[in-house]
Amino acid sequence: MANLLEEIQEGVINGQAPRVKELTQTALDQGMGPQTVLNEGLVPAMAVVGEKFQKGEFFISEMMISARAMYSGLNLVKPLLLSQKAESKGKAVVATVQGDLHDIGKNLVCMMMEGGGYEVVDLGVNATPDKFVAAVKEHRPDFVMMSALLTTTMANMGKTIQALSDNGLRANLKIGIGGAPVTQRFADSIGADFYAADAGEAVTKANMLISK
Ligand code: B1M
Repeated sequence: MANLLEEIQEGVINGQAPRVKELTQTALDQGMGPQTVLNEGLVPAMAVVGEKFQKGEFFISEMMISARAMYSGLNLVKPLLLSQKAESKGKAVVATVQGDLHDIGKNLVCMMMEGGGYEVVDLGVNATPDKFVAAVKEHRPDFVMMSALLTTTMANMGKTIQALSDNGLRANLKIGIGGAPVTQRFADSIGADFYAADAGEAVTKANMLISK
């Protein structure tokens, strides 16, 4: 079983979408849990891809091909995570912030929140503060969750919180942030209600806050 997870990782790193799809299906057929496939196979592979990019061993094209391979496995895991869904506990507006096109982590947050029993409004990537404001006015969510993968786009999380405050929408909202460069300290500095290191923690923290 451990070998299968290593092979999934290798498949993602090497950008082999059909192989990752096949290996993911085999792992699930053999009874491996969808969370294990996700957290020990698909997700860690992307960290290796990032290291390779940083060292100049991978270019953007390779990062994109790896992302596509990751999605070929993720698409098989997704319905299984969602089937554990319970009745709606609350609503979350989720997006990757302005200037940022990374969507894998954001999609995992959407998936885990849905699987955890929340209604999710996914605004996609490159979401401007105005887009968040409009979505909060329209959907009246309990949570706003923002993702940023670039140090240059993290500042747009603070700008979004400011825009929500300026529009009188901050008081009834719980705002959570995450993404590779984001930290608890940064969350505190911009006045977010919580930081989550991964999508599972986003659900745990949402559960803690919704019951308060
Ligand atoms: Co880009 N990229 N990328 N990239 N990319 C990174 C982020 C980078 C760290 C790579 C590196 O240099 N090592 C680097 C950023 C450096 C920095 O700012 N410090 C980088 C760069 C530089 C860039 C470009 C600028 C490259 C260029 O054009 N020169 C460019 C920017 C484009 C843009 O956004 N404007 C770019 C482009 C791309 C691709 C399009 C090729 C592709 C994205 C494809 C896609 O998303 N569909 C891509 C990829 C794949 C990566 C890496 C390799 C992988 C990201 C990923 O999907 N990780 C990444 C390296 C890395 O992160 N180590 C890298 C897996 C994912 C599951 O993790 O998103 O962190 P993550 O989500 C986690 C947690 O962070 C958390 O939950 C998830 C796990 O459960 N989480 C949340 C995320 N959001 C949350 C929100 C929450 C809570 C938790 O709310 C409450």
